[in-house]
Amino acid sequence: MELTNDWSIKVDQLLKSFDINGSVKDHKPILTGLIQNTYEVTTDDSGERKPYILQKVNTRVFKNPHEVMSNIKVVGEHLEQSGYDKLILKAIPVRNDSSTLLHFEDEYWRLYPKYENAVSVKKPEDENMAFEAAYTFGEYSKYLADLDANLLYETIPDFHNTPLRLTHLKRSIVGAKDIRLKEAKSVLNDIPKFEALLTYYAEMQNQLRPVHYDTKISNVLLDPETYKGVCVIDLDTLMPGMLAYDYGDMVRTMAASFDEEHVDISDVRIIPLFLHAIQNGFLDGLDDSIVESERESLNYGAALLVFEQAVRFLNDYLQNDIYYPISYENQNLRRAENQMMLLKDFIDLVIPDL
Ligand code: GN1
Ligand code: MG
Repeated sequence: MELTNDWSIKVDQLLKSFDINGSVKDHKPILTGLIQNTYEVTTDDSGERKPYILQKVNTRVFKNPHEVMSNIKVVGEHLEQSGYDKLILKAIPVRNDSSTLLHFEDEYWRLYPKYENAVSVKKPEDENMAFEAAYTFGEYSKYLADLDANLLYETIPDFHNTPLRLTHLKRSIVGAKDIRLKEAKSVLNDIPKFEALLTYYAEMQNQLRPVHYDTKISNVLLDPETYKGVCVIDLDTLMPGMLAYDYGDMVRTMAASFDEEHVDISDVRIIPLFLHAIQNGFLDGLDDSIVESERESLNYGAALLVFEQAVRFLNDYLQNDIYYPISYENQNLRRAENQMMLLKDFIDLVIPDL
């Protein structure tokens, strides 16, 4: 790599600050996540090319990045001791330091090895892939079931507190621009129809256990041939929470005919074949670590999660896009409408008498 611009020089300095050999050959942004800034960096270590994932932690969202890294360490050690046989996501230490978090120019950076021979996809190619991805998340939760949840920080307080998300939305309505309220009128009118789901949220509060809390399919690396899970990634929101919400993120990202960015919302629906594959995969992976009340809450919890995602996008729209990055006007509104469409189809299918 030629150090021809400030950014390349910075990447080089960042990589030199971690405990690895080799020098930077190449780097490029990875644009799949919405919150963290992620780059793939390739080094040359005595003729051998090694890929890494370099990330700047978004401290507006994760206010205490040390707590995030602590959770990743605690979970990794627990999995190792429990005989978990998949790859375990581990951050690379800072050079001459026990920490894995680099404080650099008032920013926080971390580095992971990039696992080769494994793929991250945006949607499942077939139901077998959906099954395997869901199995891998289920099995992950099974291995974390006996981890003391008190050892984990709540990296984003009230992250999946759906009633509070709704309160925030209602507060935003008061301060929102007229034009945005007008554009959002139809989806705002739909919100009260789903508020009945909140009674199930209250019922689930005695089920807290360590969960991943961002189980989109792109957060599990898969073997490109067998689709078997290789490694669960993006552990930033791993904290005590509700299993059904992990199921919900899988419904959103693995059972939907189109992802949350799809703007022609009449195309958006649940694919039952994929939904069944996810449910079977998740339950098989969880094995006997899921209790009856959790099993009963899967559909309601998943509906709550999809509802919450719609509320979050809508709230951000009414707050003039301060949380989720956008590339065109009204993108957060389109995302909210998309998720509402998915929610309606999911409810028609699994809880028609809501
Ligand atoms: C965010 O950054 P990313 O894409 O992993 C968000 C999730 C949302 C998702 C919607 C910390 O995840 O909760 O479901 O966007 N993560 C945070 O795409 O807010
Ligand atoms: Mg994430």
